[in-house]
Amino acid sequence: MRPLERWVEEQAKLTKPDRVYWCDGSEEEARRIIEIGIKEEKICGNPIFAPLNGMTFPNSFYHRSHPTDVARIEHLTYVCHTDKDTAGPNNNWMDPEEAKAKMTKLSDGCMKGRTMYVLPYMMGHPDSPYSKACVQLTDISYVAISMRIMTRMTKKVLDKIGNNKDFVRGLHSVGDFDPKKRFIMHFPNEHFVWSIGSGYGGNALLGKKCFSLRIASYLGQQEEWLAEHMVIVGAQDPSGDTTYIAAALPSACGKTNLAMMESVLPGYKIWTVGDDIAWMNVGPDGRLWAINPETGFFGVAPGTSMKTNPNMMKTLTKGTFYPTLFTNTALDTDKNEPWWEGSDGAIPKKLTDWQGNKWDPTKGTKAAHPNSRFTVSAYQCPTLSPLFENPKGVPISAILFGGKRMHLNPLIVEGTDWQNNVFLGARMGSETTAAASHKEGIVRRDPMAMLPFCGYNMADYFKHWLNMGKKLVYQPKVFSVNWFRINDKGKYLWPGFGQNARVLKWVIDRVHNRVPAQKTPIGLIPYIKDIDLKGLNIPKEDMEELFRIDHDGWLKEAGDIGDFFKGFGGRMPREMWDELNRMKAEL
Ligand code: SAT
Ligand code: MN
Repeated sequence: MRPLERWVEEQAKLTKPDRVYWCDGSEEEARRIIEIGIKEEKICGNPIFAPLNGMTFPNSFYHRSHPTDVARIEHLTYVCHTDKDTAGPNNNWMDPEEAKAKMTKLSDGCMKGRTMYVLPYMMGHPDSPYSKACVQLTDISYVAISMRIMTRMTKKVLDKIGNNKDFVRGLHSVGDFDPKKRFIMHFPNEHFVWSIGSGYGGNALLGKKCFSLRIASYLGQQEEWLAEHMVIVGAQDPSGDTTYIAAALPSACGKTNLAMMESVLPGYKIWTVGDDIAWMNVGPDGRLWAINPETGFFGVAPGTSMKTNPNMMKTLTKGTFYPTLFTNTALDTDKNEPWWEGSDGAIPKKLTDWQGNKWDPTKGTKAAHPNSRFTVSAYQCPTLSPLFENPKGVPISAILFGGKRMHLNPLIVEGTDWQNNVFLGARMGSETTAAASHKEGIVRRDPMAMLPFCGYNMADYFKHWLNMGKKLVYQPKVFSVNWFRINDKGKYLWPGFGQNARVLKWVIDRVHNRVPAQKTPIGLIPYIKDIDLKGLNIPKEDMEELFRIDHDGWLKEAGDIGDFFKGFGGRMPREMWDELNRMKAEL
């Protein structure tokens, strides 16, 4: 028996499913699994899938999760390195043996009465030198179908793995959804993720955050590449040239909107390569090459509309043989269509809320869960980049680090050199969102939007970023962005969405050295005249406010950044302290 088969057999012995089913990733199989989700499997008495209106949302299905299972659970997510310091203060840590003992106990018989689906999948194109062959086990159709949308699921992966022992492994069970028995455990040295008690995307689709970020970031450190929480886009300018940009933003801060933005500037077009994860390697030519290891979008539904993201609305309603899933949105009861706050048009007369109750507009509750999501194939996206399937990926000329900050951070700031670039990412903070189960709207440090996803000590991660700069013959330019600054009346100063093309244009102009920039203590900022504001009615004072450097506010921020750095003790690279001290001195 080959190592993979032996491993599957051992897991079945522990979890005791009624059946073991090896998926081949075919269309016919997906249909069959959806049927099972409609007719047989249940959560709290609800079917796993309910078909939606096929005229308006072809091949689409509604899924209602367990009511406690709606977001990532950072406090139950552990990175089990052999020693605590490798995990760092940015991760919960448990000794690997202790973690396995705990999970073995929780997993004993956890799949009884259910089917174990064996999912062979690739992260990245099978022909890519940067892709990885993986296998996940799960006991719920929702995860099997989601993985088929989000990854390249194919039987060929089994041949790729062959007799190899160190394929990427994931063991997932929803258990009985008991939040007290919910854990997401990572074993980076074994390329293994073990997750129980949750069916939610980031906790259960183990190829996504668990492998492609937490474990891959650690692999990247050892193998000299980067696994990042980034969008990848191609920005085509009127000359026909395309500049590839990667952008890190925390969860639920508009990455998906940025990834398929409809530019307001004539002659500019955005091509979508990815909306969540970038694997970036130094190519033989000394440039930074990025691939999106995924093939789908797991995006936040509320706020998505023809106004904010027309290309996503087209993606969601295109209808191909790939199914589309809507999880914890509301339902337009009469039309049998998914609905969420911020949808186009009037609020339907009759709505069923995300928990299955008749929605009462007078109660002030949300009909859709704020973290309700769609899962949809990237192949349905009208702006999908022609290089999406390029095994080498795309060459990155600019990297953006963003956050959600109502105050302080200017619309855009450019780093001055590689060390300063890394500091630009390291100093990021962002307001928390509904994507994880904690209080919303609190500023926390979130370097490179990787705080919840960096699978090892973040001090070592900063060092790794510094080293990567030395390996690059052609370094991308690096910027920090913030679309979310407000005025003293609480109104957003910048319109965002398609208007962000104006900011990207400046990025492209800087990449090609077409415009100068002005030096400030926090980095380089644009001359306002170099930002194309044609057709946008924005008061001059607002533009000035968007770039105002609040010295007192930044000194306080420097204190917070310093406190965060101190948490890493002597492991924090000297260069980051030098950058912070220089910024303070200049302020
Ligand atoms: O659930 S995910 O972690 O994949 C989405 C997100 O929080 O970014
Ligand atoms: Mn994300």
